[in-house]
Amino acid sequence: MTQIVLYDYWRSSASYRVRIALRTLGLSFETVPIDLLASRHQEPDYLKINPQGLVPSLRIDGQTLTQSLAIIEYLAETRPEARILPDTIEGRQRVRALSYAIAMDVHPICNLNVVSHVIRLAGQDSAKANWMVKFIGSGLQSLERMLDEPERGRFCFGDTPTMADFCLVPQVYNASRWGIEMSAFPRVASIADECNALPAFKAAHPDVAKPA
Ligand SMILES: N[C@@H](CCC(=O)N[C@@H](CS)C(=O)NCC(=O)O)C(=O)O
Repeated sequence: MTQIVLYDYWRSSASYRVRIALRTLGLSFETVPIDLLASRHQEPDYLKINPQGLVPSLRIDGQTLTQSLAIIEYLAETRPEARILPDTIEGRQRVRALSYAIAMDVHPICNLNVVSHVIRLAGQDSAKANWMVKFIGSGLQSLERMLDEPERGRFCFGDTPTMADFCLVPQVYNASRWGIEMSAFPRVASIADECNALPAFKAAHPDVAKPA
């Protein structure tokens, strides 16, 4: 089998999601670091791999895949044994709803290019922390309400981690970077603690993924 290659930035939430999925599946992979702070993602060679100029991208099964959730769903469909998505259609809808609430409603507005533009418009660096705390905080509040459901077990859906947990943990990591107090979101915090105790999540952590 050809080597799996992840184009990764250690602090990227979207890359972190895919690292968790690969580790959960026990797939070994090579990492190509794409340093966002050095604008490596905008270089012509990388734009050929990911025309959006975003990380992650994944080389697997003879193809190059982009968009973290589409990558995770590809892994779920091609390697169903890990149960990254539930067996029932209702369960899959629920896991997707939780995942999208994070990946589509919170993450994009806190992305590097968006926040850099906010700072330019506001004309002051302090706008960045204000923006992050506001939008990550309100996103976590919505997620906390969404998790008040009987399907919730130790994880977002039942007692094994799914794609929703792969989205939740990087978002909580980001929240802690911005000093957001997690005691306001006890369901989210308890799921993050359960996940972070697992070897696959530990191996995917930014501190481990950070290039030496
Ligand atoms: N929807 C995309 C989002 C990818 C994304 O926004 N990646 C960020 C890092 S977390 C990025 O590459 N940002 C570069 C930039 O904003 O210029 C996915 O899930 O893969």
